[in-house]
Order: sequence, then structure tokens, then C-alpha cells
Amino acid sequence: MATTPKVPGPAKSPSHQPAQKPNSDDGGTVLLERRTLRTEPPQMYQVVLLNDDYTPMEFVVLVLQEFFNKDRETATQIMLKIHLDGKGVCGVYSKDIAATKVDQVTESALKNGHPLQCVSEPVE
Ligand code: TYC
Repeated sequence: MATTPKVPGPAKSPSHQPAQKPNSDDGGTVLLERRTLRTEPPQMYQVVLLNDDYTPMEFVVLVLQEFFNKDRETATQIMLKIHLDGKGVCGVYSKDIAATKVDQVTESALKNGHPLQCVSEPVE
């Protein structure tokens, strides 16, 4: 069975480079351009802590150290930012890791009897 050489078709999504026709000259030569398919980077998610009136500041600092790997000074700064602004970003992760962080923080808060709220949201 005869096989036809495959020529890349036009780009199907904006993640591809713009489609171009094969270049040709008048001498019967056809140049096929090699095109690189680019993969979009994965959507990232920021994990956000919300302020409330009851969770102790010290507990929030410990959460930031334990689950978000912040040193004590950075954790304290983030906690104070949340306290003043109402919310603050603790870290940016892939979807699964962000969901796990939310679960870990929520479980720890519940276990310790604090109403601390933690959510994740897509970046941008
Ligand atoms: N506002 C709390 C207090 O005054 C402290 C706090 C900070 C609570 C950050 C939650 O995400 C939070 N004890």
C-alpha cells in the first residue's frame, strides 16, 4: 500500500506557532518547515488564608511555618498582612498540591477548635 508523507497541518490552537504554508521557489523545490508544538504551562493555584476574629495569631503563624514552609519572621509578616487586609496568599501550587494544603490547614484548624478558613483560587 502506498503511503503519503505526512505534512503538518495548520495550527489548531493559539498555543501553536502561527500556521505557515510550505515555502516554495520557482525551481520545484519545496521546503517544509519544522514547527515546535508548545505545551501551555499548567494553571497554578494560590492558597489563601482568610482573617477571622477568633483564631489566635500564634496558631496562624504555626500553620504558615508547618504547611507553607515559611520561616517564623515571614510567617509573622504574612499573618499580620491577613489580619490587616482580611486575606493573604500563603503559596502558589499546582491544583492538586493547593487542594492538599487547603485540606491540611482546614483539618488542623478544626482539630484545634479554630474557625480559620483556607481556600485556593486560580492565579490570574
Ligand atoms: N484576626 C485574628 C486575631 O486577631 C488573627 C488572624 C490572623 C486570624 C490571620 C486568621 O488568617 C488569620 N486573633
